[in-house]
Amino acid sequence: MSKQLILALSKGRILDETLPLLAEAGITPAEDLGASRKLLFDTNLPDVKLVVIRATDVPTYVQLGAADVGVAGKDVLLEHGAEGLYEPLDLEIARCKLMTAGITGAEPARARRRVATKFVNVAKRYYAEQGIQAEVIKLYGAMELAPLMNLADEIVDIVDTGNTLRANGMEPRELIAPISTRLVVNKAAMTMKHARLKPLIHRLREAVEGRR
Ligand code: PRT
Ligand code: MG
Repeated sequence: MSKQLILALSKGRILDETLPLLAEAGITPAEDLGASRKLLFDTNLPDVKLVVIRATDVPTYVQLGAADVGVAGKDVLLEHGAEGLYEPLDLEIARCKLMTAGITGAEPARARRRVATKFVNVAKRYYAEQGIQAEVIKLYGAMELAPLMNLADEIVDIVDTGNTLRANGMEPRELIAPISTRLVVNKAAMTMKHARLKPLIHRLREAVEGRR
């Protein structure tokens, strides 16, 4: 295992909130991440590199050791399973909630509830725990459309302000899990690169605590 550290960052909204935290921990990209089509970046530190990838791919990179460290939403980690990953730190950014939602005022009609979501594993687990029979339908986006189009009775999705739901005639129902962004670490790297990782995690923790 090389002594280089690879950090896998989720692109999109999490990235914008991750970079200031990394900067406080002493890591800055060597070039503007947004201005380039590159995916692998050098940093101010010769032994640290960044990859910027789809949020849903971050747990896979870290689990398989292609990256030592990752930054990903708890929603993504719950859906992935995140086996073989340590989760040493809550970065307390990109907070939201995983919830069920449905058309405002509508009662779930069918005995076997139809649920549309991109969080298929989370949804199956949740409804099973509740003792509710559910047929879970995988969608890749625009979950809010599914109940309006009679594709589903309910959705499982991320809710922040609730504005997206309201704009589509829907209401949040049950909270499945509060969500924030987490630091994850490959288990082998945590042992083999402990001397390098410990101060990084420590500085990130100080940055997070300094914001409370
Ligand atoms: O776009 P792509 O499919 O690649 O991925 P993505 O859409 O999941 O990425 P992105 O950049 O949107 O970031 C998603 C991550 O940010 C999630 O994994 C969460 O951990 C976190 N996060 C925090 C959110 C939100 N807040 C959020 N509000 N992710 C999505 N939303 C969306 C939600 O899906 C819904 O459409 O915002 C809408 C709800 O917001 P309100 O305020 O209208 O309730
Ligand atoms: Mg998006």
